[in-house]
Amino acid sequence: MGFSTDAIHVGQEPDATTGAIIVPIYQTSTFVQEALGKHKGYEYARTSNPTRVALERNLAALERARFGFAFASGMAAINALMTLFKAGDHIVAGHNLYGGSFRLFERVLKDFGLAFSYANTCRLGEVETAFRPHTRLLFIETPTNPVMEITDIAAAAAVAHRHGALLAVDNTFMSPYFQRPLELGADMVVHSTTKYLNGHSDGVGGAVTLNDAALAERLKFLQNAAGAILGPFDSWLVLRGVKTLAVRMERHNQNGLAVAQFLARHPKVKKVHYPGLTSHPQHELARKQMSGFGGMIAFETGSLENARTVLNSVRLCSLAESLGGVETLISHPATMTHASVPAEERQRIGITDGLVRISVGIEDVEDLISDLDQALVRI
Ligand code: P1T
Repeated sequence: MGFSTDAIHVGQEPDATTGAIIVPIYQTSTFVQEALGKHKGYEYARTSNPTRVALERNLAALERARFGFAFASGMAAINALMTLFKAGDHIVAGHNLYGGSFRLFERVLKDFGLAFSYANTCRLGEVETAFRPHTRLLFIETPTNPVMEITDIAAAAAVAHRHGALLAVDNTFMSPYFQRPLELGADMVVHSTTKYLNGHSDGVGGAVTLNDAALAERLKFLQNAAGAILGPFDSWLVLRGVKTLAVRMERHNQNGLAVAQFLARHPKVKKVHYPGLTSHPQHELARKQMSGFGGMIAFETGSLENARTVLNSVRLCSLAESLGGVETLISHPATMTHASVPAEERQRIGITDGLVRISVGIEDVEDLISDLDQALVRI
């Protein structure tokens, strides 16, 4: 079936006992057994819950994956994925990641014996040289948060596989509507469902989707053993959000392009990072592996003072962390989402003090543009 049909129907057959068209919120911790060892497939809600299973089936279908697992947050999903590896294993990660991923790797997982190296994964030569004999995983975001760099997923998968490693892609910025890394050769896809998948800024969650049965079995074991599961109500919210993913993403994309074009023409804006602009250095690659460009934009105002002026002057756009909701959010990566990345490293990857990030929502785009314009002219 098509993407929108799957989004609305997979995992969401009418309820067997009542006919309810919407999957019920199974707000329960346990399931009563008829006799010892005789049950209906559910024993304890950390291990498995029907509302979460519905979501997991749905998200797997959207990523064209065989298996899906839902976690308490995007970070919980990434952490679970990393526990597939063990002390002594080496991981190559993209040099520009969500600050929280970098923080997890550097300040938590390193202490458990995982080794991390960072490479500009847009340059596959740099990726090649980062590999070591014990490299087990290449972990990338594409586009990256927040500077919107694009990595060639198929080529990155080929490099990882040549070295006997896996490729995991954080697909949060694109959602499976615009990009499906597994179809391009990646082994695992991770999401913060907090963002586009849920889409309404009212829940925190995460997911991993994959095709390999042995890896999936291990991940399911880890999900239960470590227990960072998505609760039934949050699972239900994401299920509801996903039904409109296709139409929301089309509008995010339309508004994103219009706002990016407005910013690119604006005399107070020095640079715009948006893969849908022909000026983006990887525009052609973006066109090849994504079917849209989404609603995430970063732009350079030139200084912290200028960024502050814009962020403090917007009225319709909300100054807040996060992204992917129906409402437009604006933020300052250097002091907010990427504050845990050392200043020197931030400078190197282009997260300057003057960089502002926008998650363009689905409001009327003229209203967004006039809000940004009245804020920019104050610079
Ligand atoms: O917030 P959480 O659901 O735990 O997801 C973490 C995460 C993972 N991957 C990417 C690409 C992300 O952007 C995030 C979270 N990002 C923000 C909160 C933000 O404002 O960028």
